[in-house]
Amino acid sequence: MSVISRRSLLIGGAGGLLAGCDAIGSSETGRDLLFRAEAVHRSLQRVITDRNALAPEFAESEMSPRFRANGTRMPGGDAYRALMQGNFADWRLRVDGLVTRPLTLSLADLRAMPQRVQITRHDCVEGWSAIGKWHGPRLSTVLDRAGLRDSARYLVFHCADRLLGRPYYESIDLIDALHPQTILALAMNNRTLPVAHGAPLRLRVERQLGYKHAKYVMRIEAVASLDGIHGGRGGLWEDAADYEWYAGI
Ligand SMILES: Nc1nc2c(c(=O)[nH]1)N[C@H]1C(S)=C(S)[C@@H](COP(=O)(O)O)O[C@H]1N2
Ligand SMILES: [Mo]
Repeated sequence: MSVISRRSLLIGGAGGLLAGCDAIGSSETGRDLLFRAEAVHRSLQRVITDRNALAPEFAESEMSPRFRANGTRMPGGDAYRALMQGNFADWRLRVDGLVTRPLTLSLADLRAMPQRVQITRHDCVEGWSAIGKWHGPRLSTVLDRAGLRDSARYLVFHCADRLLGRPYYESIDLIDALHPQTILALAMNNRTLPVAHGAPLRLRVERQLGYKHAKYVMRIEAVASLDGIHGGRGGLWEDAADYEWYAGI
């Protein structure tokens, strides 16, 4: 996908443009800022403001009694089976690419980080939604530890499973990566993450549609461009079925 079309998607996906504009315009300093800034800068500012908004969070009483599993429910292959049979004691998350300190993290390392708990709604493009509770460290905590290089623009999540004959992968930009509700979930609904939902670790990127929430994450790679990574469009569904890379809601 070209930079232009990705940018127009980004702008198209920013729902509250006018609301953001009104909020800035209502204060004196805000008005000065608006008139001084260039048009390009202004529209970018609005998009960023909107993209940092929080996804709705829900009460325990609103949690769905059933949360279906979609796509891969059990990765194939000997390597994943061996890890699963060992209760993921030998599983390690690699964090590499454009970072100053590449990391190899165990589940214990991830559990020792400050944890966030959030009850959110998952929306799958196949036409179902479910409200569930997710627990895990913020992705930003892990990225702070790894130290993103200035050239890093995207994070690629490499998964253990294959779907449609291809390795599952997804990617997000740094706005989503650093968003406070973007977490690496180790648990769901007060239990260790089940295999069907991505054990031992899956991404929750709450402002995005379901397919961006990579399950079975094995490696997080910081990159400057998505070109040359698998089909080059930033994710398995983007490569295989023309899904939009930017799936913000
Ligand atoms: N690795 C991997 N991640 C994945 C998928 C998958 O098949 N493999 N399916 C995606 C889709 S389309 C959705 S809707 C959600 C489903 O998450 P769930 O199984 O926890 O409901 O995971 C997403 N992440
Ligand atoms: Mo989905």
